[in-house]
Amino acid sequence: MADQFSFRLLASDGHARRGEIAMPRGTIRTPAFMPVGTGGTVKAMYMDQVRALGADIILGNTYHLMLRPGAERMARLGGLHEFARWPWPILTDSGGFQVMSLAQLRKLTEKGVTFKSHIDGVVYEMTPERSIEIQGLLDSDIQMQLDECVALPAEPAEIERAMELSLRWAERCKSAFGDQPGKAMFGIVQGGDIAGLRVRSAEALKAMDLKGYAVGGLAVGEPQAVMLEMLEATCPVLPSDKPRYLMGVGTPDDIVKSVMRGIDMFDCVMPTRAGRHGLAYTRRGKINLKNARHAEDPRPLDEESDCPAARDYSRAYLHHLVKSGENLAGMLLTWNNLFYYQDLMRGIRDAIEAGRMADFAAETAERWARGDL
Ligand code: PRF
Repeated sequence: MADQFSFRLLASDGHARRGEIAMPRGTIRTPAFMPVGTGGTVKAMYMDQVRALGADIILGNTYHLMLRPGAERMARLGGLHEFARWPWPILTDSGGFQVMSLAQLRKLTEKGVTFKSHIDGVVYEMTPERSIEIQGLLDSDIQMQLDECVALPAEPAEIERAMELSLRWAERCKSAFGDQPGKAMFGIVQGGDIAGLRVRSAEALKAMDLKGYAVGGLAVGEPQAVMLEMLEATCPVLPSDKPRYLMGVGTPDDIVKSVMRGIDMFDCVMPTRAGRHGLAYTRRGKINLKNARHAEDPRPLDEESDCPAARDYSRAYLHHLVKSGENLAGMLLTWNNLFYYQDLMRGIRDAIEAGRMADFAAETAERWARGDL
């Protein structure tokens, strides 16, 4: 196993890249989808199952874990990998984004952000240094800088202020992280929907010579076309020999189109959250199992799938489980959805290697559009 963090490009097709991140806890095949394990669990899934689906890495959240069970307690318990029984790589988000979307009474200054826990109202201070300290206590393999993500639409001056603050916080996170050969700290490009700001942010981060770069501040209210435009402005500025991670994205269609613009890593709650809300992702598009039209449908979600959840249970049964509020509904649909996402990533990686990414994108989109009814 690799004793140092490294990224290797294996093939490319247009702007799409097939690569490999090697690190002590395992190798990540890219383009990669990271299932979201916010509070030390990929909701409704066993870790063995997540692994068997082909996930090389999962995501954890600094914000949730610092509140409960607490970072110092986690360290005493041997770190997040041991605690959650996931011995492979873990990437942790830094907390800034979750503070902004979940915490109450936030106050942002140059130093950091103070906020009240959404769980019990206790006041915390999060600084770039504390975020990196917590991610270290969790023993996270890929740590994210603390940043400020602005929801769109927003005023240009506000977007620029948050982007500049995020750059200063990137410097502080880099210093706090120091030199840890087996791990990585990624910077996060901000700049909202303004291409010029995105370019400035990416150039400044590139100059810091970080081990990887994320694109943040997208999928926050803007149309997909704007997100793709921002990727077209940003990716060419980022160094080609470092991984690129698009945070919190997205739908299968977002992922395919972002890969074609040079993105290597993704995370999103969509497959897990949608699964717990009765929604199934399949090769032939989305199926809402709440809908009464499935009540007597004996067909499985996808009879050709290699996933038991997709192949072995009737839509009528899944509809019944969803309507009855049974835990098994969320378990089967999450399993189906994460299988679908990992299968999509496998398809993408194979297509890039074969030099047929554009054809693959057209074929998958055609199948989603055709549906199955
Ligand atoms: N910053 C951080 N985490 C994030 C985002 C961001 O901008 C997003 C935006 N899509 C999701 N998760 N730190």
